Amino acid sequence: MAIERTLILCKPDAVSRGLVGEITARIERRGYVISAMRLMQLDGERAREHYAEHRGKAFFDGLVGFITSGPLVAMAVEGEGAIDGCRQLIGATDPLAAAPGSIRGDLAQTIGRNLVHGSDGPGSAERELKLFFEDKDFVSRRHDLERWIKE
Ligand code: 3AN
Repeated sequence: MAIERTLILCKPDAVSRGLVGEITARIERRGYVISAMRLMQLDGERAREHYAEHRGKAFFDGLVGFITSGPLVAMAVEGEGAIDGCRQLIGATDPLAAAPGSIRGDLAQTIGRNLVHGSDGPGSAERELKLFFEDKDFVSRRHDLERWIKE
């Protein structure tokens, strides 16, 4: 296992429901650290790029419309095995299948308003992080992370 960096989005439903703090707290309590963070409004072009793997699917236009419908919070999250760890914290795509205790299992009802995005692998994490952050946006949290991993 290695220190990984993943992209987490608190989607517009999370921002509008005031759940950014709750979601961020769950990520931090697990011991993952935030190394970049921004509140922003996503434009259609970047949204289509972010969800490129879903292009052509019936829900694609709705997905792009929703993710651009209001502000979102983008975060770079780091930790040992953070990509799968965050997916576990977030829970299954459909909130009805998401385990209680996960973000979606506790806080969401439908697949179209499932609050959070988390990269699903090292390749997508790298690609997606580049859509939201530049190199200069990251701060080093190595020291903070070592406390969680070594103590
Ligand atoms: P996840 O976000 O769990 O990685 P993906 O990547 O399969 O799930 O899907 C991306 C997003 O597309 C989901 N978060 C959800 O908002 C939306 N989505 C996926 N499948 C459906 C579906 N069958 N109907 C409506 N929206 C969907």
